[in-house]
Amino acid sequence: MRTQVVIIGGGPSGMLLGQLLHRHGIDSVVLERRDRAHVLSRIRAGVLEQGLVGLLDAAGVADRLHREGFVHDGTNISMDGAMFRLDLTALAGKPVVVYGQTEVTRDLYDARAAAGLPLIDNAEGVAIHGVDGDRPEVSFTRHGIEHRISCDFVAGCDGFHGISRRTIPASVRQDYEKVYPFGWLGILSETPPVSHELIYAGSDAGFALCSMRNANLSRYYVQCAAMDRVEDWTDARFWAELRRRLPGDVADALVTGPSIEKSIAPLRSFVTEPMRWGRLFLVGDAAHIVPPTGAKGLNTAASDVHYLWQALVQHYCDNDSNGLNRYSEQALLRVWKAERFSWWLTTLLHRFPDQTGFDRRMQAAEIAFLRDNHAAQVAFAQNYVGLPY
Ligand code: RFL
Ligand code: PHB
Repeated sequence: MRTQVVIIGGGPSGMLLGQLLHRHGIDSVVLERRDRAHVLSRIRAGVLEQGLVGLLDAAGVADRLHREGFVHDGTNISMDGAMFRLDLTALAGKPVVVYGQTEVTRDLYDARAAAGLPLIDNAEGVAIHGVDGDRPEVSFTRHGIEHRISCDFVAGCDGFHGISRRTIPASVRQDYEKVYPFGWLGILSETPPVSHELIYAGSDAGFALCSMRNANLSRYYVQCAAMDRVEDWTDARFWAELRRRLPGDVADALVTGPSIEKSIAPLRSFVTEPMRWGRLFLVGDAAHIVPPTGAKGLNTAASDVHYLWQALVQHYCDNDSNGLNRYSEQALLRVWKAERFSWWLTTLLHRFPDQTGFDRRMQAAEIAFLRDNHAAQVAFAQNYVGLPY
C-alpha cells in the first residue's frame, strides 16, 4: 500500500489534518490503535478557540458546531468566594465556542467515512521506518496480519503515550517537563449548568471549574490529590467539595444529580523539541501537553495542524518545502506561549501542598490585579481566546 501522508492516531489532530489534506487533494491513511467507539467515549476538551473553529470550517465539518455550539462572550474567575467576569469579546475582540471535543471528533469521523477515506482502526504495533531517509514506511498488525505502507511523510498525531515521539532518537530530542502535585477529578452530569458561562474558582480547599456540554449536561471538575482514585470519590463527596469551592450564591444554585462519567486526569506541562525529525512531524499531544486550566490542549494541537497542513499544501501544490522546514520552529513559538498561559493560570488558581502564607497572598494579589487592571484583563483575554496563528 502507498499513500502521500500516513497519519498515526485518529484523535482530533489526526482526523482534522486528514480532512484538510483531502480538501487539497492530498491522500492520507489514518492508523488508529483503538476503535471508533472507544475514541468517541473519551470525554475531554470543551472550549474551542476561533482558530480551531476556522479550521473545522475549512475542513467542511463545522455545520453541527455552528448549530449546537455555545458562543461564550465571557468567562468568570472567583477566588475565595468573590467572583468577577472577564468580557472576552470586549477585551480581545473574539468569543470562544463551547462544543465538546467528543463531538468535534465524531463530526470528523463522520466526514471521513462519508468521503470514503481510509481509516484503519485496531492497528497494533505501529512502527515508523526510514523517516530520516527518503522512503519512509509505517508497519502495523491488524487481526494478526502484518501490513506495511510506504509514504512521503508521517504525521505523528498519536497523543502523549504514542510511539511517534519515541521514534525520534533521544540524542536528537530535548524534553521539558513539569508535573504538578495534584490532578483534576471531572464528572459529567445530566443537570442544567450552574452558570451560562464557565467559572474558574480558586479557594482554600483547592481549585474547581464549572463547565458544560449543553443545556442539560454539565461538566464539573475539582482539584484532587495526585494519588486519588475515582473510587475514593462518591458523587456526594464530589458535590460537597465543589460547593465548598464556589461563591455562596453559585453553590446555592447548583443542581446536583448522579454522575454519568467520572475520571481523574493528572496535570502536566510537557514539550519536546524539535517537532520534526526528517520526514516525521509531531502534532498535538504527541509533542506537548498542558494542564487543562485555560483550555489550551486541543487548541494548540489545532495550531500545529494548521502549520503542517499549510506546509504540506505548499510542498505538494507549489513545490516549495519552506513551510515544512519551518514547521517545528513556527509551531513551537506558539506552543510555548500556550504552555506559559496554562502554567500561569494553573499556578494562580490551585492549592499547592507546600504553599506558604506568602504564596497564598501572592495569588490573592495577582487575582486582585487581574480584577482591577484593564491591561492585565486584555492580556488574559487575548491568551484565552487564542493567540493568532
Ligand atoms: P489524542 O486525543 O490523545 O489522540 C491521539 C490518538 O492516537 C491514538 N494512538 C495511537 N494510534 C496508533 N498507534 C499508536 N501507537 C497510538 N497511540 C495512540 C489514540 O488512541 C488516540 O485516538 O491527541 P490529539 O489528537 O493530539 O488531541 C489532543 C487533545 O485530545 C488534548 O490536547 C485535549 O483533550 C486537552 N484538553 C483540553 N484542550 C482544550 O483545548 N480545551 C479544553 O477545554 C480541554 N480540556 C483537556 C481538557 C484534556 C483533559 N484530559 C483528560 C487530559 C480536559 C481534560 C480533563
Ligand atoms: C471542559 O469543559 O471540559 C473544560 C473547559 C475549560 C477548561 C478545561 C476543560 O479550562
